[in-house]
Amino acid sequence: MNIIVTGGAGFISSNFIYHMLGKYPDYRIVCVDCLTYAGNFSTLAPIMEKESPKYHENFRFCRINICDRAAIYQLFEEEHPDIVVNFAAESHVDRSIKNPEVFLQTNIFGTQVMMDACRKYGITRYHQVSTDEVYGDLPLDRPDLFFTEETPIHTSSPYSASKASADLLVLAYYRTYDLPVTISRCSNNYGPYHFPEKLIPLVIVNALNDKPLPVYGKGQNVRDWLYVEDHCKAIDLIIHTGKDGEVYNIGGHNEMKNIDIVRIICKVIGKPESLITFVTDRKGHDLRYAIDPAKIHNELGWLPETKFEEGIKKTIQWYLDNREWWESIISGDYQNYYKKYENRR
Ligand code: NAD
Ligand code: TDX
Repeated sequence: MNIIVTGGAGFISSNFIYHMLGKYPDYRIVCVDCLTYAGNFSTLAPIMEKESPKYHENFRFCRINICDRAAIYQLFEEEHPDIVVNFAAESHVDRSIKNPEVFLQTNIFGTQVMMDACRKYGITRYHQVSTDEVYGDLPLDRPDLFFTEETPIHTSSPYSASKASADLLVLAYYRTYDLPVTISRCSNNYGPYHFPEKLIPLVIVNALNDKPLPVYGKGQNVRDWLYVEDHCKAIDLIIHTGKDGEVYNIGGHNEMKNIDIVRIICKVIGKPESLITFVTDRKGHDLRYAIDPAKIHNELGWLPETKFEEGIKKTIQWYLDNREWWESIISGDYQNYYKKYENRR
């Protein structure tokens, strides 16, 4: 099996690559990533270093932008992939509010390029990694409501609008061209290699540095948190056993208010809650996300395995053990890593 995984130097996709190489050592995994600010080559470098215990000979890294049609087609001619899993995206809501354009480029046009390549060269599965944010939000006072796969698309931010547009395009390619597609819509992930601009890693890193912990508005917004490894396992299941043309919601039934998350992190790390700083709210801030994962459970047998109390401790421990990884992001050095690596080889 030869799998192209896009966005592999980012958070979820790098975890997915480690998961797949560990579970299927005979698979070839080809990572496509153009290394935006969110891509960190040091995350993947150990897989390519012969002296590293994580070295894997069936892995290839290609620095390519998924919007670069010629380069993507060239790669398909070289690799003849069986499966494509498209994680590559601009993923941060706050950045989409400041500058939507690149979100439309990568998240919509990039998806089209990847699917066109799949049509042209033939694949057995194109999987689109999407988000619960395509459903918009739920009210805070209706805990009985959840997003199902039938919930109408109703987006709030330029980020979620771009992801929803891509989802519609994916379903159009299924209906029009019979492209064998699947889509997963997952809730908020947390775990190792999470870029410290998102709530959980930002709060961990700031707390470790005794810096203020910014909470938007009153911290009452609710997110449904899932440990990243559980998301990776769900995608693994979908690409192997999912049904063409289907959408699968993925979530941990683990709803928490932002302020409670921040308090838990302070407690586990042993820092005072006085670091918490309430700041101006996000524009159009979604109130509550809550996924109903019944379909993927009933049809494919997936269940989240990691309890939040366990997952958050593992995550904090990872940030304690891997200071170099996030300190190089804060200093900006991580962006030179690929250059150094290229020169060394
Ligand atoms: P991330 O921002 O950590 O990583 C994105 C990766 O994509 C980076 O390595 C970046 O360099 C790469 N990339 C960006 N534009 C590219 C382009 N044009 N060509 C090639 N590579 C490009 O993202 P993440 O949080 O790991 O999210 C991955 C996917 O999962 C996204 O599609 C996102 O919408 C979806 N998702 C994320 C979450 C979450 O909680 N983080 C939840 C549900 C769904
Ligand atoms: O400094 C902060 N303070 C704060 O209160 C940040 C960065 C966030 N927040 C709030 C906003 C949200 O209610 O915390 C919550 C989580 O924010 P993010 O970590 O930015 O995630 P969110 O906006 O929920 O989106 C995430 O989950 C769905 C991912 O970034 C998306 O890519 C994914 O699709």
